[in-house]
Amino acid sequence: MNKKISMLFTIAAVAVMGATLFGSTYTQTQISGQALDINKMDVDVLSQIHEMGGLQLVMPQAFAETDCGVLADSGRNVHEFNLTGMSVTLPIMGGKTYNAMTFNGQVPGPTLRVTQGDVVQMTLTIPEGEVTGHGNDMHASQMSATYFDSVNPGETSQYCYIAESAGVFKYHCSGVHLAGMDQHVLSGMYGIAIVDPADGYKKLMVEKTSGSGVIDRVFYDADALEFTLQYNQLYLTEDGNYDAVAMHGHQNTGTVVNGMQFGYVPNMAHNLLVNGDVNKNIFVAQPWNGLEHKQYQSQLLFVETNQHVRIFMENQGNEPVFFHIVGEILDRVTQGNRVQAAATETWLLGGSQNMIVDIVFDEPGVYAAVNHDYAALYSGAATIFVAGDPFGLNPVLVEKGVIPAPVASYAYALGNPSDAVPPVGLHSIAHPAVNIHGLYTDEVASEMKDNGVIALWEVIPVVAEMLTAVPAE
Ligand SMILES: [Cu+2]
Repeated sequence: MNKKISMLFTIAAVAVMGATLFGSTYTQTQISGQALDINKMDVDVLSQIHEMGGLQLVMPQAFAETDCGVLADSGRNVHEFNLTGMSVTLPIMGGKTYNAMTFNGQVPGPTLRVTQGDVVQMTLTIPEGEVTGHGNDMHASQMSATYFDSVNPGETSQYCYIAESAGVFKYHCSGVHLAGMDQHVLSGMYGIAIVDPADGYKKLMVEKTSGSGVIDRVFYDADALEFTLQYNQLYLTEDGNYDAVAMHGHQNTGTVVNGMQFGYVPNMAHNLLVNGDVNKNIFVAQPWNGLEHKQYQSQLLFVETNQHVRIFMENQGNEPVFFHIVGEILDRVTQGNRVQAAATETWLLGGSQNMIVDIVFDEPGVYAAVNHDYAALYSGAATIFVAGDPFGLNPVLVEKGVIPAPVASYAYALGNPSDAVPPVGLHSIAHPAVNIHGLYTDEVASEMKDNGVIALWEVIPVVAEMLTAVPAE
C-alpha cells in the first residue's frame, strides 16, 4: 500500500470511528448514508470507502491539507515566510515618533509573493523580551482560525497552507487571543501576500479612438512595472501611543500609504533638478525633505510613458479608500483574478479589501494617486507618479554627466523606492534601480544597504555636486 492510500485509510477509519463514538450523522452522510457498525467493520468496508475517494469527496485535499510535513512532500513549490513580531519606535510626520508594532522591524511587513497553488510555510517568532504576544492571520489561507492564535514572547509557531486563490491578500496580527488586534494592526502589524495566477496575468487592453469614430483596441503585454500601495490610518495620542478612543470614533491622526504620510512626494533632489535649488519646493507638502531623514526621505514613483504599470493595492485600514489617480483613468481593476472594471475613474476599497490596478500613462507628466476622501488626501494619502521626462531633464542630466544617455524615466537615474517595489513575479518588468525608502528601523535599512539597495542620501550630494559644478573652461 503506498503512503497516500495508507493515509486515506487512516483518515477514513478515524472518521468512521468518530461517527460511531459521537453518534454523528455528518460523517455517515458523507459515505452514502450507510450505517456503519464499528464491530462489523472489515477491510471490505474500508476498500469501499477508499474507492469512493474517502473524505476527498467533501474535503478536497487542496483545501483541507494544512500539515506542513505532507505539504512539503506534495511536489508543490514551498515558500518559507519567516516573520518576527517586534515593538519598535518609528518616526511620524512632523519630527515625532510613535510606538510601532511591526513584523520584522518594518511597516508594512515584508511582501510575500507566490504563485497560485504554491505552499506557504509561515513561521512566526516572538523574541524573548518582546512586550506582548502576537499572532498572524493570513487572508491568502483557507484554514481554521485557531492557527492564527497568538504566540507568547520566547515562542515560535508555524502553519502551512496552499495559496489556492490568485490576488492580493492582507496578513495582519491577530492580537493576543484577539484582544488588542486593533492596536497591533493600526500600530503597524500588517502586510500583503501577492498570489500570482497559475496561468499568469492577462494582456491589458486599452481603448483608443482614431478620431473617425472607430475604436482602436491597443494591447499591452502582460509584463508590467509593478508597485504596491497599502493604505492605513494612525490613531495616536500626543505622546505617540495608540489611541483606542480615537479609533472607535473614527478620528484618525493621519492617513498612511505604505506606513508613511506623504511618503511619495518630491524631495530636495527633485527641487534641485527642477528648480535649481534644494530648498525651492516643487510640491506643496514635502514633510520628509532632507538628507537627515535617510530611509524616510520622501521619494517619487517613476514610470515610463506607454508602459504597462501594475499596482497591487490593499486597504489595511479602518476607512474606505476611494482610489483615484489625478490626470488618469484606471485602465483595469481586478480582484481575485476577475476583472471588475475597465476605464473607470475611481474604485472603492472597503476595509481589508484589495485590487490590482493596471494602467498606462500615455503622456509625460506628474500624476497624483489619492484617496479621494478629502480627509485622507490632506492627511497623507497623496502619492506622486512621474511618467517619462515631464521636466525636460534629459539634456541637463546627460550634459552634467549624471546619466550617459537620455532615459525613458527618472528611475534610471534615481531609482524607485524599495517599499513600493514588490518581489519579482511571473510577469514583472525589472525596475531600473531601487533605493532604500520605507518605514524601516535603522537595522532593516542597513541590511538593505548591505544587500546592494541604493542609499539615496549618499547619492544625492554626489548628484547635486555634478549638477551644480561649474563646467571646466
Ligand atoms: Cu501583534
